[in-house]
Amino acid sequence: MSMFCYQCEQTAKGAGCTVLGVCGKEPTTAALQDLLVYAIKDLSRYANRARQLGSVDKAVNVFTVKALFSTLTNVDFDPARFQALLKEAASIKERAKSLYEAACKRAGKKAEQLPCEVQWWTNLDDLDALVKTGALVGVQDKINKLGPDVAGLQELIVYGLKGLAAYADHAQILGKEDDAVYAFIHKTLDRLTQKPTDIGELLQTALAVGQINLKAMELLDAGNTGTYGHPEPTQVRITSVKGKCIVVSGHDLKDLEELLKQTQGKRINVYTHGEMLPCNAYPGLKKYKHLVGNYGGAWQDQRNEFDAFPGAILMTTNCIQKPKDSYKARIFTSGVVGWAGVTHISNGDFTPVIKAALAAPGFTEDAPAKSITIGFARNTIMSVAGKVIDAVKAGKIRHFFLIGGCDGAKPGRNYFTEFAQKVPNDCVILTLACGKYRFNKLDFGDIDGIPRLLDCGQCNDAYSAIQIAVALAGAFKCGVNDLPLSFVLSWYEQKAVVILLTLLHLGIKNIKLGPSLPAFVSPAALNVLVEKFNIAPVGSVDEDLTAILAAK
Ligand code: SF4
Ligand code: SF3
Repeated sequence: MSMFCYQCEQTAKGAGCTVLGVCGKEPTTAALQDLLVYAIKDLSRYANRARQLGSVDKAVNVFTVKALFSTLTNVDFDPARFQALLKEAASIKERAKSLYEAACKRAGKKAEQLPCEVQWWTNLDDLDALVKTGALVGVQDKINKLGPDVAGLQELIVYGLKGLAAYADHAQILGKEDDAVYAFIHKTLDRLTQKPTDIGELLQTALAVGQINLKAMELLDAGNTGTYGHPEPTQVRITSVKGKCIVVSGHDLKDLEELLKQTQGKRINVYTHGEMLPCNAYPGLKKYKHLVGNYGGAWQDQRNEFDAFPGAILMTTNCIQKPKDSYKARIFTSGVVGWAGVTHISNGDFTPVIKAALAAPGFTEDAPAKSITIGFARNTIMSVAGKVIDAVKAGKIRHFFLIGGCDGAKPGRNYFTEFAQKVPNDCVILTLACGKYRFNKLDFGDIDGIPRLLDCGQCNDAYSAIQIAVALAGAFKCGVNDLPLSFVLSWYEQKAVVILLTLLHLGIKNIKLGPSLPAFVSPAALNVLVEKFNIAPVGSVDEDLTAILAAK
């Protein structure tokens, strides 16, 4: 069985995974994901029409973002979970349809008939049949029908929506929602089921995804800081401590909090991993003394790191890789993450994780203490804004580089390490997301007490970095593009795609993007982006750095 997926940066040969995902996604799961996206588009037609008549349903909204998030790269690889999601999609579709029909009745309107080309809701109990149906709605088919320009831009929009859904889901879990976000997702997916349009309209829609994403990220920021306080500069231990242990990876602060509560007094040390590192800087999380530090690096190192970890592992959303047999029995998933054969915690009760930690040997001794400093989110930086501005005015800080985004396994990603290392000593590096592991353990020193490396947090905290840029522009009374600030971004999955769309929506120009450009953006679409935003692929570090510093 074949497949086609080109939604992430590591897609095979820079063109598309056709036999097996480089991420480990099997063709069966790929077909089920394609079918689920098709199903979400179908139910969005009803949700959109119902909303236009004033009827909104929370279950429809929440399901839409959870289901979309499930199809993001490195989130859910379990066919059984997708079958369950498709079953739920069928009942949610009926719910949205009834909502729409009832709203029509109230408004004295005739409900539109919305036929569906592929009857995705039949054979829901037959996994093989669902996989066959999924093969009818694949992306390759769309490229064949619409051509690479239109199909690629439609996919750009869908991938942007997946990233947006991830942020909306994280925010919703922390009690922050805005119907404008759900409304946009339903309206846009509905639009994608209709007659395809030209490159211009599609690009405009893609930028609109970026615009609404700013709202979703703002909600998430409010959820995180409202629940756990503002991150504050914090020294985080990055070496192990003697004792039983659990490592938590992914992005979900609430899962970590629950686990910390449930492990309190049990003599188990909890470590963050990957994108959970910034959790150590939140007052509401760092107050737990058994949150002892961070273990390991970015997501693509997990197979070796989890193998070597002598305790239990909790993988919240995202990125999971195929677990090795050596730790398959002691890794657990939560949220929308899934891997066939791995125990999933769906009710917030982490007893199985705790049992596995107690059964494992734990660290037998303390490793030599070593730490890094994190916690430079917007609140902290704004509080020293005056000092930063003075340093710029006095010529002590020449330039800011935002070097951030996703990490990944490709050798070309060394560009970002080399770039950070070559940034001149009178420049400051802002960073966020897991790409920072390429350089966050290096010593960059400081400029008059201002650290030269400022870690703003997770990819989920891109809102914070944007607010810092906007505040600097306000202080210097100029636009963000006129600041001595350059964006050097690494991307991997669809959260990075939507953040990029947000930056473009904000009019940010001259972004350097790497390690390679998205396969789904066709040359024609890329030309428009280059013309409008002067976005460019990363090149040689020396040339890029010289060109950036000469231009500002
Ligand atoms: Fe390939 Fe990326 Fe799709 Fe996985 S998510 S199948 S690696 S393009
Ligand atoms: Fe990383 Fe997956 Fe994107 Fe959150 S953990 S940035 S890749």
